[in-house]
Amino acid sequence: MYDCEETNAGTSLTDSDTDNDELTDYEEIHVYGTNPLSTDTDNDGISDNEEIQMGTNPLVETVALPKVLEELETTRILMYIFLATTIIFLLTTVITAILFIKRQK
Ligand SMILES: [Ca+2]
Ligand SMILES: [Ca+2]
Ligand SMILES: [Ca+2]
Repeated sequence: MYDCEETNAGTSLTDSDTDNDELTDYEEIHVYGTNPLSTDTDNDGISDNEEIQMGTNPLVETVALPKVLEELETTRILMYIFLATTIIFLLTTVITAILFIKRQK
């Protein structure tokens, strides 16, 4: 980038990636329109670079996708626990029934 352009944007003249988010100042200003001085332009906790990698808009707050995924993960784990408990309960019932029937004979 031209030095005057860097000065206007307030970015570092010596560092091509002023905010160290792995997007160059040039890319941030001319390609993505993100803030070259902030690793997270829209302040949603996901860095500009990550948003571009994931395909979300780095300029619009992403509805905490990781949080939603985390909740889904928790729900899944709870379902497994529930399933496991149900299976153990059924097995115990069957075994008890078999033992009971055997004793009756
Ligand atoms: Ca950058
Ligand atoms: Ca940035
Ligand atoms: Ca962001």
